Amino acid sequence: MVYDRLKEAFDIVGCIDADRYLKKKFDANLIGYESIFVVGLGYPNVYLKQEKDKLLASMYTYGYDYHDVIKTLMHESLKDLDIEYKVLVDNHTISERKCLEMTGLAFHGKNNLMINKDLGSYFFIGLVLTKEKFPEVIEENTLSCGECDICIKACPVGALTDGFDWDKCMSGYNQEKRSLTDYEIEKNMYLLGCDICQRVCPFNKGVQSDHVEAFRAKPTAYVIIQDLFDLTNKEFMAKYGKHAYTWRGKTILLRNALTLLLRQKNPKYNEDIKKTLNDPKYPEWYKKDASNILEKLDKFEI
Ligand code: B12
Ligand code: SF4
Ligand code: SF4
Repeated sequence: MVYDRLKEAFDIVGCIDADRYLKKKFDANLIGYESIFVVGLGYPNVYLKQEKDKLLASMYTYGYDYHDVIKTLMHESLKDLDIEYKVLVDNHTISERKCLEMTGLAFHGKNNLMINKDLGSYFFIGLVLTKEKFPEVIEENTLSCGECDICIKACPVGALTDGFDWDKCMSGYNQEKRSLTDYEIEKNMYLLGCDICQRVCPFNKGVQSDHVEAFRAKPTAYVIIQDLFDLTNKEFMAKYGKHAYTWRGKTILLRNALTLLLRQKNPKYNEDIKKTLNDPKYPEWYKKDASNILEKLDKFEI
């Protein structure tokens, strides 16, 4: 019953016994729950290009925030069923990838992402925990990366050479509120996140899933650089707040935007950057990066 309802709304649905997970790894979130339903929801395989005055985060942020979309769909699917359940997307300690791997409906790729036969890795994962026990829905996975190592070679910062190194990964460091090294600044290619190890993966070639309207690219997938300087946090959130790239706030996007201006060798915003350096509302980690980048940008002409 729960399975059927979820299957109407999601592309991938599996179910494992909570006990099976707990035997391998204790997790307090699972206490009192019997079954873990794992869902996957595809998002469009559409790649937009960075532009001079407006910038992009990773592809998964082109549409609206998956946390809200998935949780809403879960509640809508289950609302009139007489069951006790909890929905989880991202902000918890259960390994969503491990749960999905245990259903056999996707495998853990060398790019550290879950890969499904129909969706590649372009899908989000969510969990529904139920107090009642339901039959497991699992199948045997027959796919793997095999000898392929395309993503390992393509990662521009060597984050996949020895398993997955969170500290090196661009998607890790461009979401951190700390000053970046010169190397990290030079390598950053996104306003937030990174798509490279997914874009090169053969399992993602030709996959397409655009049935969820909320995930289709919105005009506000692009963040206008001038807005990062001129809008207050409140104004910025009113305009862009439905996108997942806003979850770490505006300053981190501004810092990452400066790294992209450096890539473009574009000194057009130097006066705006200078103003932020004297503005007490910006934190020290931002100012360190901003003055470092400004010094380099000053060498270029408009
Ligand atoms: C923190 C986080 C990140 C961090 C670091 C993640 C990491 N260490 O792997 C950063 C910011 C770098 C990141 C980046 C990205 N992420 Co992320 N991330 C998460 C998040 C919120 C938690 C992951 C985590 O804590 N990992 C730490 C360890 C403890 O857990 P684990 O790696 O999942 O588990 C491994 C081991 O620890 C062990 N283990 C852990 N628990 C258990 C339990 C049992 C029973 C067993 C046996 C073993 C075991 O087994 C696993 C290895 O096989 C998950 C959502 C979630 N709650 O799972 C999304 C998630 C993994 N991310 C996701 C995505 C999409 C991305 C990005 C592509 C986003 C982007 N475009 O920039 C990149 C990809 C980078 C990459 N190549 O991996 C998706 C993946 C979807 C998919 N198809 O696989 C997830 C599932 C979010 C979602 N809800 O859809 N992410
Ligand atoms: S997300 Fe980017 S930086 Fe991180 S492992 Fe993949 S290619 Fe490397
Ligand atoms: S690019 Fe190759 S090695 Fe990397 S995840 Fe895809 S199939 Fe696996």
